[in-house]
Amino acid sequence: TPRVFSGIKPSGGLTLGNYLGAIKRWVNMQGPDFETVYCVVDLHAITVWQDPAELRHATREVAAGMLASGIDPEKSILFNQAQVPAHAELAWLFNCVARLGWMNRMTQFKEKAGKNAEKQSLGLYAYPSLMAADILLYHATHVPVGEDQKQHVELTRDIAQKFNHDYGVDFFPLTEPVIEGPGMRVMNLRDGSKKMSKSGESDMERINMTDDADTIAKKLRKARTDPEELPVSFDGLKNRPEAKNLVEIYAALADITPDSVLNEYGGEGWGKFKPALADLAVEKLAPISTEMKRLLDTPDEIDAILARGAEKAEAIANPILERTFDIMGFVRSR
Ligand code: AQP
Repeated sequence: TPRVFSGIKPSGGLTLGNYLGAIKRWVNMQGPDFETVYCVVDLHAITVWQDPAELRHATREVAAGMLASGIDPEKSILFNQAQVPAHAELAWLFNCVARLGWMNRMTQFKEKAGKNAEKQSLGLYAYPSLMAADILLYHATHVPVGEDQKQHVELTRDIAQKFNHDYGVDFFPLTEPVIEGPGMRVMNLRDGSKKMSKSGESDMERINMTDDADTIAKKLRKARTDPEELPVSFDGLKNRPEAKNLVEIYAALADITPDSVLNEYGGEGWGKFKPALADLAVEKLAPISTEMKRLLDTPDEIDAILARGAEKAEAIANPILERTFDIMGFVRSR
């Protein structure tokens, strides 16, 4: 069975974007068609500063969110990256395979670093090499990621190909970036041109998976929109990014198409649509946030699940790392 790998950075609490764009799809991939490996990528989170207490909390919160959404530790391997040292070890080996010129082309680094590239950590620059290690340690062939991560998965292919070529082996598989149609991209509630992010400046721009019903309703009521009423078909949302985002969120939460949402609400104003969206969001998210809070009250339970997941992950990753060391000529006889 083909193996899937994907991860989430604990650089803050989970947002509705992470849920609709990633976790919900991951839940659906569990089953006989794939072996699923899901990781809380804490080593990636520290590429920008993380307060230690917040990192520890966010790691548990992201894990709790995945569990509460339906990632089942009996069906999937669920763990955090720092408990499997092979990730950092293979990343070092890949740092010596990847070329500076490849890294210089990564648009995400340029976006995140902005004008301050000189002040960024070396880790933020080398991020794609750690991501290649995450994927190739499991010989994963399928990586469900958003559009923004496509370039990194392509770089993973380049690293695998160069490694295989330089050492004359056929060892690392060439990974496919995206496995299904375009993933849902949830946008910022205050600015429809930016994506909803964990680490965005204002809390009002995102819905957190732990927000209570009143907070969700307030954030949606205050979400930026335009003065027009809703159009009768999806085409009518062109050049209306904020309106389009709210309709798409409704559709994703209700598991229907945006056109069916507009069949019902086309011609209506925001005074009717926003409360309906808030009700739907609360209905869908409340069971998840209740379970997240229960788990977060018993962090030992979360830690035990992650530790068990790490053991299962190592059973796959360690032999692959060992074989890599061997191919490269390292002496390791202990
Ligand atoms: N707004 C979004 N819409 C759809 N999918 C999203 N993802 C993140 N935001 C959205 C998807 O969630 C997965 C995990 O992402 P990540 O946490 O590893 O990194 P990110 O994409 O950088 O997430 P954030 O929330 O924006 O974090 P910060 O603010 O720390 O950079 C990925 O599959 C991603 O596509």
